[in-house]
Amino acid sequence: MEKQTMNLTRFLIEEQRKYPSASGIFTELFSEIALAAKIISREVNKAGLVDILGYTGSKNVTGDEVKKLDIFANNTLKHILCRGGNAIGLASEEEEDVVQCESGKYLVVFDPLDGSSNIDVNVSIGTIFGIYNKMDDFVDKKQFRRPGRELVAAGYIIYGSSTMFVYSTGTGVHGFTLDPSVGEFILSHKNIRIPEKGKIFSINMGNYKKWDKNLQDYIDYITEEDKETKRPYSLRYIGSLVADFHRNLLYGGIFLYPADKKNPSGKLRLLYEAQPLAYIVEQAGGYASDGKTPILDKIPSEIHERTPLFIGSKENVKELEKFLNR
Ligand code: AHM
Ligand code: MG
Repeated sequence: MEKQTMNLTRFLIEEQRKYPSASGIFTELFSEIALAAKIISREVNKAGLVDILGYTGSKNVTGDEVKKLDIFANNTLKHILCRGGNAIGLASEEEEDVVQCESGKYLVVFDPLDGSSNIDVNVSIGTIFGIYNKMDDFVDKKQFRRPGRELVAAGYIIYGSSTMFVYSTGTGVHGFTLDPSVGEFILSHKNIRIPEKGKIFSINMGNYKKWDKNLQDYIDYITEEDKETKRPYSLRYIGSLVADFHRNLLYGGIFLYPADKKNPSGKLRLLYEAQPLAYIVEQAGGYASDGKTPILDKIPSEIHERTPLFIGSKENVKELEKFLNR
């Protein structure tokens, strides 16, 4: 019974007692994100009924235009966070500019629904978020020009075979699974540690011809047979960052989204995709790099900046860095 009743809020309150630096407002902010996650999860689970119920782009029963799921997720987070009184400002993948809210101590960055190409085919998608202390009540882009090391918390929600909320406030990484029957996130993965080294690599192999020679050499190396170093590694790629990251966090391995001839800075976004996940992976004992620099040391010059991303088990990412910096 004890196990079934340790929900996210209770866990946060107990953590707060252990670490008094985590304020009560912080717990409130997390409850707001969890509420948004439950609402998004409900809508994601209905996505398959779009044609039957006449969703996207059509009108719902009250005559409102029904938005695409990624816009819906963005609006849900924006409204809940901005009305909560804890977030003074937001930066989102779905907002061109920063969002100014009325009051609060924190800045929240997020990708409301990542993996959009997987929404319509019943494949896992996710929400990613990061939290900073505000620097000023006036929220402009400059406030987001700071290294990921300044994050005070980060997390993600994966909408998969079940919905999971994974987060860190700097004291380890913890995972909660949504029990839909009671509508609560219940502690299911306490103190997640990523294996030092894993056997999984995740990358879009279709781009192989567009990569640098050093990266091609690395991929050739890890797909060669060698019993002693447990090669070849296994390829697993979903095409949803949160889902690929989550699997590798639990099993060990490396996720790669490199720069290539077409995208010189890669595809993924530094502020609200790479840095929150880098924060989580470091808290779990792993590592994230752009090939040269730790992701958490990078400073976004603009909110939608892209970065190459190599993230996962420490030994795997270090091994890759050696190839890239030859
Ligand atoms: P999105 O923001 O359009 O959803 O794109 C981000 C997604 C990530 O979830 C995933 O890691 C990547 O795009 C996959 O890209 P690709 O299809 O080029 O392999
Ligand atoms: Mg995205």
